[in-house]
Amino acid sequence: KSEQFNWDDYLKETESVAAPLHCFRQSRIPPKNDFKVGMKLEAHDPRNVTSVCIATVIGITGARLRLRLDGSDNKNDFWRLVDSSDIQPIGTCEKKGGMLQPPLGFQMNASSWPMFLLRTLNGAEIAPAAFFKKEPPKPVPNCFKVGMKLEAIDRKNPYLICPATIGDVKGDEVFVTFDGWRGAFDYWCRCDSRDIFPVGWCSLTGDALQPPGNNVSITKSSAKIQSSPSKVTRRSMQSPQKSAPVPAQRGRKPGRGKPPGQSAV
Ligand code: MLY
Repeated sequence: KSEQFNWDDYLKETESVAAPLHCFRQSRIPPKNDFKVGMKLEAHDPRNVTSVCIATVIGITGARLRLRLDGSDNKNDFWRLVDSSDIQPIGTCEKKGGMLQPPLGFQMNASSWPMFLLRTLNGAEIAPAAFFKKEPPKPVPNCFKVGMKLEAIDRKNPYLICPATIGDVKGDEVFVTFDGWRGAFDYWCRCDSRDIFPVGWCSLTGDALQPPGNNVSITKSSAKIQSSPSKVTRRSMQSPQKSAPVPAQRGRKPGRGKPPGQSAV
């Protein structure tokens, strides 16, 4: 966990407010993560969402699982909450009359898929159905406001959760801006995205919240509040040098990311 970063102090320093819990499609208390590394489950292929594939739990982080599709490479890992509707117990697909599919980029000849599947599941450690939690309901109107703070997944480095600010709101969407990173990692998402969390989420799940970047942002995305416009641009973000180690993947140029799914961490 990050020792230096403290939301209470940070909200004061930036004179901003945390987005209220009811804005998010997250449970008030993060779901318990009972999964173990090595367990298998069914997951929608993030690169081909109509396919349901076999995935293996490669890592556990807070309420999320690091997953790898069986038969795929190690460059396309993805992370899902234990209450994500993208994952389900093995057997669910068949019960619904569907067929398990090879992942996009299946490393063997397509004709070997049925046998591969058989071998993969034979003797596998199957994640128990009770480990899968129900996805929370969608928050109905978009109640985010520009300037509100939150924790958000860095989609270019999806194992990272970072302090962020709502930079814009349009219909059902919000613009998530990463504090101290000059826009390089910002993205639009639906207000019911599972990639955004209320302030305090990481401290509840035990995830390591990244410290803000150290680049001063002078855009409206940095915590604006009406009462003191003079303060808007003043504060730089907390320097990560003083606190937690530099975020992973140094040397990768921001903005030229490949699709999510880095193998680091
Ligand atoms: N060192 C990498 C990763 C930066 C991560 C930024 N996140 C936390 C918003 C880079 O600079 O590209």
